[in-house]
Amino acid sequence: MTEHKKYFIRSRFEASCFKPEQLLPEEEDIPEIAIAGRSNVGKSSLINALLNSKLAKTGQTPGKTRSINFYRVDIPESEQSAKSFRLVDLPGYGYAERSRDERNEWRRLVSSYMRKRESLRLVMHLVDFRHGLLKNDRELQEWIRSNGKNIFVVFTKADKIARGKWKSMREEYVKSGMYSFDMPIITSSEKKEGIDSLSEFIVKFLNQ
Ligand SMILES: Nc1nc2c(ncn2[C@@H]2O[C@H](COP(=O)(O)OP(=O)(O)O)[C@@H](O)[C@H]2O)c(=O)[nH]1
Ligand SMILES: [Mg+2]
Repeated sequence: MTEHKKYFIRSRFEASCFKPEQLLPEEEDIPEIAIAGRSNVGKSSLINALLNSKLAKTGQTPGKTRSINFYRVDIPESEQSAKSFRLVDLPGYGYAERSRDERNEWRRLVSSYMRKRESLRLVMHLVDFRHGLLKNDRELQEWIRSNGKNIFVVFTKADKIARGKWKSMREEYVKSGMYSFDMPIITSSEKKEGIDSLSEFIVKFLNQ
């Protein structure tokens, strides 16, 4: 249990699910925000930066995290009460050495989560700021859209790009076409850049 944060009061790890049968059931009044992206794009690091924690394991062998991980987060609502949501860390995709079996496994697990998940309000799609959307990112976006879910693009690892280029690069990426619920946020988990903006976005999104 991690405490005392500006946007999120408390957070805890709930479960890692490797098979559809293990998925946590939805809970009434607990919205879910999923985090999707290629292996190694920085999903776990972003979760830790947002929650100011070390709850998520980072830097694992790419393609090794095959589970869907649930984190429960409390946000302040009023002086009397807090409300909660779930951050849902989806397994990464796009790792070159994956076999067809593994890809099918990924699809089976992620689609059994995404289909009919009414609590799932938003999929934050993490994209490496150095590369923009690659072919499998575009496929993922189409697939999420076909499941009727909102996408919000979050760029990661911006510390690898000179700050002076951030705005123009983002503009170029947006122009090249992508689905994003709002103007993509540029982040660096390493340098804690854009983390407050993203936290603010999440709180606002959940309160709307
Ligand atoms: N330079 C830099 N490296 C990062 C950043 N976020 C993650 N990484 C590194 O990228 C690798 C993969 O990160 P991880 O969070 O495990 O990615 P995941 O596979 O998407 O969960 C690790 O070595 C991290 O240290 C960042 O903002 N900047
Ligand atoms: Mg990870």
